[in-house]
Amino acid sequence: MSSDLQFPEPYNNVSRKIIHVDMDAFFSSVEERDNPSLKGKPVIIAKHPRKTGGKGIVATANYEARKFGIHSAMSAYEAYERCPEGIFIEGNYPAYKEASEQILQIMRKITDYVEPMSIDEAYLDVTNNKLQIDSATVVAKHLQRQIYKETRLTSSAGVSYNKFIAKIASDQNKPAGLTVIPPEKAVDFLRELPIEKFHGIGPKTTFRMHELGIYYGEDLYQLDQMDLVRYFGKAGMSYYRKIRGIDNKPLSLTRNRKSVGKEHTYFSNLFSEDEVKRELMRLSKEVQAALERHGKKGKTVVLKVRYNSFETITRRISNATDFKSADKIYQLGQKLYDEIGETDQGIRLLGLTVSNITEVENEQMKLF
Ligand code: TTP
Ligand code: MG
Repeated sequence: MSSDLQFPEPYNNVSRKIIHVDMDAFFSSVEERDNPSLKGKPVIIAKHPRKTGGKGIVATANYEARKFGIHSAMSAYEAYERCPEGIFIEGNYPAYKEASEQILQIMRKITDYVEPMSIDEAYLDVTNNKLQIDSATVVAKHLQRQIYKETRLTSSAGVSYNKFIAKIASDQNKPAGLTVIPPEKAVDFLRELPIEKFHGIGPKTTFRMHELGIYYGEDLYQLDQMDLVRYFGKAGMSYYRKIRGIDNKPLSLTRNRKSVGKEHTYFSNLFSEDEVKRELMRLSKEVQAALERHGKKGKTVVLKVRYNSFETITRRISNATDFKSADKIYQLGQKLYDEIGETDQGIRLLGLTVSNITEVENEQMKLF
């Protein structure tokens, strides 16, 4: 049996217009903007290794410094060895955050469909936009110009019909680049790309792919679904779709939410403690996964129970400290459930929500 019979060709939504914007050498560009004497010099955003006994890590480096092979996450000491005349600057996180907020505001003048991914990048879905401009390329140019006008910072943009391709595209012509990949060019574009350029293929997977003789998109394209699943498990399915330019994932507009929750309505009511326990565990895992996707942790769990009579109860409990594990969410949810007490009514809906959520700091942000 051919694998095509087992897995129908997935649907490809090519009707959207997505822009991915990523600021150029972001932290150091803000520093150069605010201190013009830095222009043309190699700038490294890290504490000088002399001040830290060689311990610091490079947050980013400007393009001059990159000529010496200096890059994000390199030890500041190595950066110093590569370029002793480099100018080391301690980060000024509030200034970067302010520029980031300003850029998001500019984006929101174009569309409310903005998904910030990190301090210096975001997706926009401009299929319909407030400018009433049909061409996403024209919208992207307008956006880049506007960002520059209001912040004096340059950005690079990728335009395509999905997030996956727009993201890769924005990285193609840095700095101040604009790369447009229309649907009919997508597969050729992806086939020519070295696999480490694919978003979602990190150093570990790259290594494994190289071992298997997969260096370019083309090599990935030649593998059928069965092979990909055999080599890479569930991720293999996603590689199969991505190399064919398929990524229908919508933008996630929930980043600034104050809570993340999941609920299920049951076809047949739940009666036993065991069923409830199983469902609470499942919900906890789903909620935790969503929190992780958004880089959040929380302090409060809210349980929602709807009985067969439609009577609905919500109960909440807060932990002394932030938690970020499914076990903890489950434990608190189960506690709330036990406190409600028994009922002989069936349960038609259960929900768990984590509120009081805050961002999980990433390692480098702690530097500031
Ligand atoms: P990036 O967009 O990855 O890098 P960049 O904007 O400096 O350069 P490029 O032109 O290649 O996009 O990250 C954005 C900012 O996030 C970067 O300026 C500093 C910070 N950052 C860290 O602090 N640590 C890191 O490891 C990375 C990758 C980024
Ligand atoms: Mg950037």
